Amino acid sequence: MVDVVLGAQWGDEGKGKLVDLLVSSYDIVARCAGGNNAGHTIVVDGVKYDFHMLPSGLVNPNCINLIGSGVVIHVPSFFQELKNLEAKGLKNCRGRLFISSRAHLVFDFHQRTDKLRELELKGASKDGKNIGTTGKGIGPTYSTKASRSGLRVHHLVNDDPASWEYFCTKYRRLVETRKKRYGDFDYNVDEELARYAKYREELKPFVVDSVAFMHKAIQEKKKILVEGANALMLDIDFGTYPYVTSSSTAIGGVCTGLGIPPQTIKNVYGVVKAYTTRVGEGPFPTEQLNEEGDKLQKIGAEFGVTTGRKRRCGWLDLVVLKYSTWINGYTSLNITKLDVLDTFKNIPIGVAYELNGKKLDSFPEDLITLGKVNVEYVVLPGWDSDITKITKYEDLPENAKKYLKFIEDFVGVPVEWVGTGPARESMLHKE
Ligand code: 2SA
Ligand code: GDP
Ligand code: MG
Repeated sequence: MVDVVLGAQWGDEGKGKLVDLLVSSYDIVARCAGGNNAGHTIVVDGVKYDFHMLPSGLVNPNCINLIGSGVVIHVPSFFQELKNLEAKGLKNCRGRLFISSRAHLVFDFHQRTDKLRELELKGASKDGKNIGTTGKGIGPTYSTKASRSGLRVHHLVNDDPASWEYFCTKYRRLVETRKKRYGDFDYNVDEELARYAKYREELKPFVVDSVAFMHKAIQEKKKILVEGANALMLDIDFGTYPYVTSSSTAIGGVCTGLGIPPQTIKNVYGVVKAYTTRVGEGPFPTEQLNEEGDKLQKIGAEFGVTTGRKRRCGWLDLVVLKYSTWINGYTSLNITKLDVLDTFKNIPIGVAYELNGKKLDSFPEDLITLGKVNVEYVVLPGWDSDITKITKYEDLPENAKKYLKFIEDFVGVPVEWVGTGPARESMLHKE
């Protein structure tokens, strides 16, 4: 039985926190897409843990964790993140962390070319708009994957000497082609290959055939939770293309990134921030480039977990949430950071996009069109009180409940959890 946690907006909705909360009833937590561009913050007993590539299930000492084949892995960052978590006190991580042999590898040259491409875009486009990537090599790695020139984990760890030879030849060729494209950037291939010769041995104990792993887990009726990274509006197909990441962050990515049949999926938890944020460039119709936006950013402490960038802020957008629900089929909505709205007297919610006097039926695929829409808002009264100490859903102020009910009715999906603070216990369950 597989349940899934997915981001319903542009990321950073608080997926990590929900995973942490749910994880005590699961045997396995699996990641299916993205890489160390993702950033999930979890606060347990006052200790803050940052996860990027590793599944947040590591916080629970009884949980097995899998990095699926849809994830892209930068091996040095994998070990660094593991060390950081161990240094913070996470126990016996090594015996319960596995990575798929089919996952593609991110190399330093992917990260270099990610940054070079951003500079190129900034310089070349009329409006100076790059994508605003995290610089972690995500786009270049999924590009080499799609162009069938990438290297995967099994290429690195296969004991057959012919495999290492293949790895080295392919690696050199990849660097050469990148240099043809981006010019002769400084890069020591021999040093890199020597480094990877060591990683081969270090990585081996973590590597599994994830298809067999997942199949066995499903057969044994293990409870599996899939932790989505990034979010629907950053999906390569359904997001605000080209201002997206390069993986399938929607529900489809769960099957393709783990090799599991769709009928094994039961609950799909949509994580929704009570307002909206976006980090990086790209359209954001309900963005508030004003004092209200600054206030959301400050109170919500909206900074990127991976890059430290300030996140852009705006009101909740139900056009986005409905579109996101059509694709991902959420079985429940989990509204986080409601406490951030505590001091707002009035709270606007985006409910429709209109263009030339006509309401649009869905979220526009074309960014020129999207740039011209007017957002229609409904303004709900705020609750003007501190909800951070509340321990039961029923005790929320009436206006807070009305805000949640409005979302629920509009989208047609029940609200299940409500976040009232960053800590594990600051999450109210609606019966
Ligand atoms: P990339 O690096 O190629 O995946 O960037 C492409 C776009 O995807 C966005 N993106 C993200 N958006 C929100 N959160 C992300 N993770 C970090 C976090 C981000 C950070 O949790 O805070 O630290 O800045 C994430 N990762 C990728 C990115 O901003 C581009 O718009
Ligand atoms: P993720 O990428 O979806 O896992 O989310 P991030 O960890 O990038 O960003 C969410 C941030 O909000 C983190 O710093 C969390 O600690 C914090 N957070 C999560 N839920 C709540 C909540 O209900 N209230 C407040 N104030 N903070 C929250
Ligand atoms: Mg995040």
